[in-house]
Amino acid sequence: MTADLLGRLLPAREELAPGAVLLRGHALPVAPALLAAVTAVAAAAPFRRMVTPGGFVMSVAMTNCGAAGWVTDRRGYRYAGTDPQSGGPWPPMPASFRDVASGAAAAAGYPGFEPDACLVNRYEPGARLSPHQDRDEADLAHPIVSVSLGLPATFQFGGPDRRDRLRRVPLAHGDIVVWGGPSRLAFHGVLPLAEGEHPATGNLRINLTFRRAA
Ligand code: MD3
Ligand code: FE
Repeated sequence: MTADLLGRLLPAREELAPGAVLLRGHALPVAPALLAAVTAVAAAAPFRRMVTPGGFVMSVAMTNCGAAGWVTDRRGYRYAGTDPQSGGPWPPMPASFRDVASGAAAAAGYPGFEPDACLVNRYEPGARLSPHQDRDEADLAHPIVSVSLGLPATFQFGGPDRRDRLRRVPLAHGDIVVWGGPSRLAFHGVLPLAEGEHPATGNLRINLTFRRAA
């Protein structure tokens, strides 16, 4: 058990919905190493705001590491083995990324998760992600692991139908959520990031989203 700011006891492992497990603070011990690795990844593959197929520039800036990276442009959403901006491969997935993702997946009941893609999302105040499903991966039997770093955000998640009611879940620095099984195709989004300062990231929120793309 851990305690929140008011000293209330919180379970370290909370089932948000069938198949979706919140591990509060699970990444805290490795957060400095993860953030140093984000800086190295972004030096090789800079954060950029991609364009949706509908022609909108996303408010969230993104980059990737691993064998495959998630990209969007006017042609659609897909995984690509190369960075369209450099023409070369994405930076390799740092060992610290791989380890935290497979460890969290195992703790959530998904042993043997070996991500081949990590989408790194960077939110500035006001940046948001409107509700969507993640369905560009080849095999939806694999879970998705997400690690929140820096400023807190309000995460929204619903059900497999866009009209399903959206629940709000606050996510803080060091929190990990593992989404699999019946939750894998749930609609989800992130409300506009509030202004703030975090000792580890300044005015930013960073989210690492680990997937098995191929
Ligand atoms: C629930 N990113 O990159 S990660 C995304 O905080 C994305 O940056 C958000 O949604 C972020 O696609 C949320 C949490 C997440 C990821 C995949 C899911 C939640 C999910 C798949 C199914 C259900
Ligand atoms: Fe998503």
